[in-house]
Amino acid sequence: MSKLKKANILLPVIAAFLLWIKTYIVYKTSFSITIENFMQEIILLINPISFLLFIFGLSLFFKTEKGKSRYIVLTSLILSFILYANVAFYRFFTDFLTLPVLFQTNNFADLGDSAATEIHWYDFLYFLDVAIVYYLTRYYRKYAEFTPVKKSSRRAYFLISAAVLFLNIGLAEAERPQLLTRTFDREMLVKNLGTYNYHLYDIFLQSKSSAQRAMADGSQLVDIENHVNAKYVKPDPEMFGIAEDRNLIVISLESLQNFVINQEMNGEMVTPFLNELMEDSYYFDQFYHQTGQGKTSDSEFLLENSLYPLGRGAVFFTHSGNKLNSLAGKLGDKGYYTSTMHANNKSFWNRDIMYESIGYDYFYSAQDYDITPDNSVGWGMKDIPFFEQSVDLMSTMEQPFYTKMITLTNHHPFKLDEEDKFIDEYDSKSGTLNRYFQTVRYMDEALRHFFQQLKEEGLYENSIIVMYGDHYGISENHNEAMEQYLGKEVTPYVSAQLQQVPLYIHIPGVTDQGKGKTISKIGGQIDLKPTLLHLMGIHSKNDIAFGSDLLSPDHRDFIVFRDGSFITSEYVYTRNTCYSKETEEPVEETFCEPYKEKASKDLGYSDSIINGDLLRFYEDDY
Ligand code: GP9
Ligand code: MN
Repeated sequence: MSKLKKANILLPVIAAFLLWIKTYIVYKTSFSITIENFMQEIILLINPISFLLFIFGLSLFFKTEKGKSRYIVLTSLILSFILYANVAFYRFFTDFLTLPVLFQTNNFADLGDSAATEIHWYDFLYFLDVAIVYYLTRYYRKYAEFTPVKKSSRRAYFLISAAVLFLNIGLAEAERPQLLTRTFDREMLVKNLGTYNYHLYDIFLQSKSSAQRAMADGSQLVDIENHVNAKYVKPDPEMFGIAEDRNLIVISLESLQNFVINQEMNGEMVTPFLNELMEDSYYFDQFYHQTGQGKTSDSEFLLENSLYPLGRGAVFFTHSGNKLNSLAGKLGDKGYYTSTMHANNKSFWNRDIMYESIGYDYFYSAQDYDITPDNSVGWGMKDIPFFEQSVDLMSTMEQPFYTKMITLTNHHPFKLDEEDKFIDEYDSKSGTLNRYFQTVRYMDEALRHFFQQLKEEGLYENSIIVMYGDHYGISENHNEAMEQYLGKEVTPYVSAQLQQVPLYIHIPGVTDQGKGKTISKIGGQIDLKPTLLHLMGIHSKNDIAFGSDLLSPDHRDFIVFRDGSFITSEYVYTRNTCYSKETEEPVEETFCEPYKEKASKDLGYSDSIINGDLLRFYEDDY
């Protein structure tokens, strides 16, 4: 057999070609990337090429054939691994990886059950091309003739790869102006730049944010203060201080979305206790979570600081050393004993570190609970024993106290022991959604017990209990099943509305005995801190807060999601489309236009505070 010539250029091209085709297949089969027109499809198709040609092309600089082959196989393996990690991550989070998330290794260890359900035996197919490349390198070393690459061919090679890059960016820029300046939406980045270039860009962003802190100084605060001062609304004098000196118990309800509240599933109520409690509480039925990749921890961050979490990664990880001006800190200053209660590993979401910055007096974590195989399921301790043991702990706390409890059982993959199943599963094609109703029903039961125990321990009368859903539980991967349950199509408009989570403010002596009401103001987790401060009799005028008091008559109906989507009383802006709430149909973008700048200013200023650690320059002198 005569030896093949030019194998030098051929190998990297073949390796790039295989990975390119694979990447495109993965785009189409493993991610749900919305394609609106033919041009977007073309961009999607070509977007991996430039990077792959470049990275494999580096092999042309290798002096030995062995080194070159090794480099090609290793590169192919690493890139395939990155792609696969994105696939596994996407299955659960419907999102792409970012560098900070990747380094949350403490979490990955704990993800156990959840991760395992997202990894399948046939996933080895994602590495098929690596095997082919490996085989080829061996084959070529036997049969091909390696002549050193001429400088001119090398130059031509890289010129072509650069040309493809410019073509890609040019088309993307025409299709999506200001792509890189508005980076709220990772799908948009991946769709236009390709998954590999996206990761490079992510690395660039990460370095930028480290540099930002070093460069920041207090002068940036002036504009921010003006911006947030304009958002401040005066409290309702009737409500201000109504819970002063009482214990404040806040419960973060895992993955609880609003669509199950007061609803039936196959003839049975999903949340009987929470339905009853509506009559005895202020219940907000237009309240949204605003979390990003940091999920539960992002909701905690919103609650404590009235700042937005970050667009990439979990702020609990990336900025755990920041100076904060938290709800816990303010209650602490008022003489409260402050804590969080969560029967999980204390390092999950880097909580043990971040809680120091938030300023809780104590963190009741897994080590403070008696956790046994019997009282655990899925991620850990079941909610009923968690609440039971927590009330015991509470009765030993110095009063008044503020504690934030985080439930766990209603967490993906939504598993329960037989004895805890109070209703049947749903009957869609999504096991996740089917089980979700059952675990929500269990959590509801746990809450009923909890209220009962508070009463028995004499802790109820002198407390105020606030409960909110931390984030969605059912991702867009389950749209088909959701459509079956809701009986309507899950359009981007409906998806945005599904980000509603319940909020309950229950004040014994004030809202109980039927004196509660449903409040339909549009609000979000960003509003919790000012709302609670006012109820507890603490002024928030000089607070740097991006939310406002939900109980104030002046509260404005406007809420921004972490991805830049927003909700007003008339419109929903999501996926670059303006929807009318009345018709649930797209309308002229001009209707949403006036809010767009407000939304991006809000997110931008909040990001500057976090990235520059600006609160270190702020003196709160209320
Ligand atoms: C883990 C719990 C769940 O401690 O808060 O975290 P999540 O995955 O929902 O962010
Ligand atoms: Mn959660």
